[in-house]
Amino acid sequence: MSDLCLHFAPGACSRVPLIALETIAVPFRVQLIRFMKGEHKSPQFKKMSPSGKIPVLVVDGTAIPQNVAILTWLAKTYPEAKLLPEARSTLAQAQQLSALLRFSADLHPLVTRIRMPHFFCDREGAPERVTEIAITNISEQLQQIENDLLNQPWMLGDDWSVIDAYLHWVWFRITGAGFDPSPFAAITSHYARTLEMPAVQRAISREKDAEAILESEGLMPRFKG
Ligand SMILES: N[C@@H](CCC(=O)N[C@@H](CS)C(=O)NCC(=O)O)C(=O)O
Repeated sequence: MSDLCLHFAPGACSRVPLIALETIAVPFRVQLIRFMKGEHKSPQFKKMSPSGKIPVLVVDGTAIPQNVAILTWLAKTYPEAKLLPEARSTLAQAQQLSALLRFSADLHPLVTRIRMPHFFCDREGAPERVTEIAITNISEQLQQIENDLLNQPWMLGDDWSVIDAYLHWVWFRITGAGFDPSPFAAITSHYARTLEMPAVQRAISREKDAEAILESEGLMPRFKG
């Protein structure tokens, strides 16, 4: 059995692999990263994650940074957990990768701009404008997802996959920052269904424990939402 350790922070996109690991139900450890202390920018951390970002999954001492890499590794290593449907052809594999990358490369940067617009403009810039543009762009993306979810319960069809965990995190993050959920009834219902899943509840409970630690140390980040 592999030794697994997920480097994470409460509320961050590490929730997606956290849900994946809780779904697999394999023993794993977590390592809380304290953003407010800059732990993610330390030379030691950057040896694991050159971009200085979480999540990182350390597997028997070898680090895997980047959500898509972690999630595809977990899906292939623990196929019985059905994190992704079996991809029988290279074309099907490419499509799965593309669905995951849509979240990590297209949606996630918009989430970051909505929550932390000040990182994307200088002192003269207008963070409200960054947020506004990101909201317009993410709304277009979410409208397509909304239309899909009006016809099927989960992102890939009838069965839950880790891509649903990604949508859960995006929705949690943007609605937590004041994004208006009202035009997106199907996504709102999708989110409510994910909250009922025991693996999601266990992941959130781990985050709550980590939040308590950060609060006690005075290191809980205070962003919008
Ligand atoms: N492409 C990366 C992005 C990861 C990412 O942006 N993580 C955020 C937390 S949600 C982070 O560590 N931010 C710290 C920073 O950029 O300084 C992935 O998909 O894993």
